Amino acid sequence: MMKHAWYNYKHYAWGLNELKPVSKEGHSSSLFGSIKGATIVDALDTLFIMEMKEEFEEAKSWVEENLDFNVNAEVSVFEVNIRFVGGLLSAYYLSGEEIFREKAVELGVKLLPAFHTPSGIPWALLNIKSGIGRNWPWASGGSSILAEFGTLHLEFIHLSHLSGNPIFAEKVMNIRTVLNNLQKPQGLYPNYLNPSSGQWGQYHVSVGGLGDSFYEYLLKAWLMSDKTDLEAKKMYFDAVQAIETHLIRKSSRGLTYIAEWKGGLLEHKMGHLTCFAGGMFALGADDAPKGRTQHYLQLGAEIARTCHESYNRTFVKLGPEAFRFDGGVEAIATRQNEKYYILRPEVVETYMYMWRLTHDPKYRKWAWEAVEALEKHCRVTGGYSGLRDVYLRQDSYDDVQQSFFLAETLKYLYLIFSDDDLLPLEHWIFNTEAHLLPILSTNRKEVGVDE
Ligand code: DMJ
Repeated sequence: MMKHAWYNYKHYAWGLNELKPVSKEGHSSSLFGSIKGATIVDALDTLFIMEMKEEFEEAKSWVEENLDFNVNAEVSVFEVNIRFVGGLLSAYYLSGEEIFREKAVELGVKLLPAFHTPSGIPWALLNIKSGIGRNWPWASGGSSILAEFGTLHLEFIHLSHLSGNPIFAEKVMNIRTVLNNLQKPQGLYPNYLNPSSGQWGQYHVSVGGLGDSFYEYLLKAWLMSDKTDLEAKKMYFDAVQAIETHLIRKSSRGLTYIAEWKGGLLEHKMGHLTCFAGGMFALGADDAPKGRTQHYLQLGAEIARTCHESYNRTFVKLGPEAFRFDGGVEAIATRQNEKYYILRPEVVETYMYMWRLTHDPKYRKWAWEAVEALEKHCRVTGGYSGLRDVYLRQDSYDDVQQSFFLAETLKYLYLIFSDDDLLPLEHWIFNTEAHLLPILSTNRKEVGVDE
């Protein structure tokens, strides 16, 4: 599958960001401005892990010769961080090739002006030439987004570690300080925070889009620090407790789901993106407050089951972008604009963690169902395409091979069918784009719960 995705990208879209597998041409997304090569950088570590050595070398040569950050481009700080900085760091740690470290640090420096706001909460969008930032025009009251500014921590800690320059770590630690000084409604983190006033915007709370990887990065900051970052641990478990109280519900037929919270009212909808949380709960279970380890493993298993149901209840056996638990339906998309599947990884990501942590064979079975569905419904002669409607019997290709399909979906699937000693969870953290960062055992004194 990786070969099919890679060779078609190489053939039809080499050097561009993504591939249109039906039209057989390049696809450009505004997320990266005029930075090029998203699929190459996102795929580097997957190629390495899968021992596709020649392909890794050609990707490396492209990075050496063509990856250029001296462009007049407005980019999404979050997307560039998780895919490009994360992809380069991971390639560096796996291969030891200096070029990847250099490029990661060069890009990290370009992203620093995003933090020039009164509160230090970064802008969502940044022109990496002029250093001028702004927020998404649609975001509540000019706010920055929790899942965006909260998903820089792991990469920026590594940038400081690899460059010897503390500035990257200082920027992300200040985000924590701002968050810890704010009152949280019912202990929950709203998705919107205004970088000028340093105050929350609209009270919308979600473990899916707009919130998701903020929670993921709290847990992983704790794990990546070799369990020294007690502040991250406390923030994670406090947040999870509030989420359990206010967002997690069980349907009448026994499916556990994570709803969205809007100013105290629940919307009984769960996004595909939210499905990553099964793996997160299980990954954090070992360090849960006393007596709660089994509870969190169980919660992970229940979320995995619900997300599997969302796949199983479609025609193509791949899940919709969002599914509902109201009006008599359970785990089914009811709105036309929520029926698409864009090759996202979150469900197989949760299967990967559940497999590694429990070895229950059902996770391999479910992962194989996803492989078969991808082969049957998403594979086209020019690569892999997302689908516009997972309930339709006829093809509904969206004609995009997302770069995260190579970075995440195929990597997690590969790991589910590999031995546990390939990238053991005791040594490696996956960033939110499935790029690998080693656990750092040297920053023991950097963060304490009282500091
Ligand atoms: C990826 O870029 C990352 O997994 C991110 O956290 C969420 N969106 C996509 C995949 O769905």
